[in-house]
Amino acid sequence: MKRVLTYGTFDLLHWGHIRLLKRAKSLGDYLIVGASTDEFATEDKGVRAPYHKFETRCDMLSAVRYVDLVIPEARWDQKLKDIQRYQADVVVMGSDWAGSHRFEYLRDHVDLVFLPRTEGVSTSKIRRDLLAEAVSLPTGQHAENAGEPAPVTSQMAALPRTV
Ligand code: C2G
Repeated sequence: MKRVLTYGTFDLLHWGHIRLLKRAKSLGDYLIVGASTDEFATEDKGVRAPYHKFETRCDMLSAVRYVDLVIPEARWDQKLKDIQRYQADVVVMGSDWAGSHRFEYLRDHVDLVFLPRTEGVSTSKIRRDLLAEAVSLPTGQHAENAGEPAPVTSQMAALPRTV
């Protein structure tokens, strides 16, 4: 049984995440995903608060058929303990982490694999696109009242509550 370990925030789960998880699983028999807690994401990784809370992101990851186990990622330095505790043989990340001191030190303990990132999609791009879409709706007034929510037009009211 070859065990694979990967980490991420996996917020607004998208095609890039799914492709990463599918390829990670193909490198072994059992895939463990360390999902960043909300605190770790905002305080340690310095990214904006995830749209979906930790529990929701874990539920969504658990529903992905390539994923066998979801664990919390709460600290940068938990990876060696995770490798020992879950007997990981391989650690896989997207190529944006290649060469990072956050991972390179793991080479002495596991096979460390960086997979090409999926171009054209990211959580922050989704957020930007949706915002651009929302503000481009034909109201026009709200731009002047920066900070005030745009008046709810019939189109916006038709938008699903959860995107
Ligand atoms: N990813 C990808 N293609 C994209 C977007 C993301 O292959 N278009 C990969 C990333 O490289 C990462 C994984 O999907 O391996 C999860 O991405 P994020 O949720 O953005 O997580 P990240 O901020 O990279 O967190 O300790 C490590 C961190 O938790 C990694």
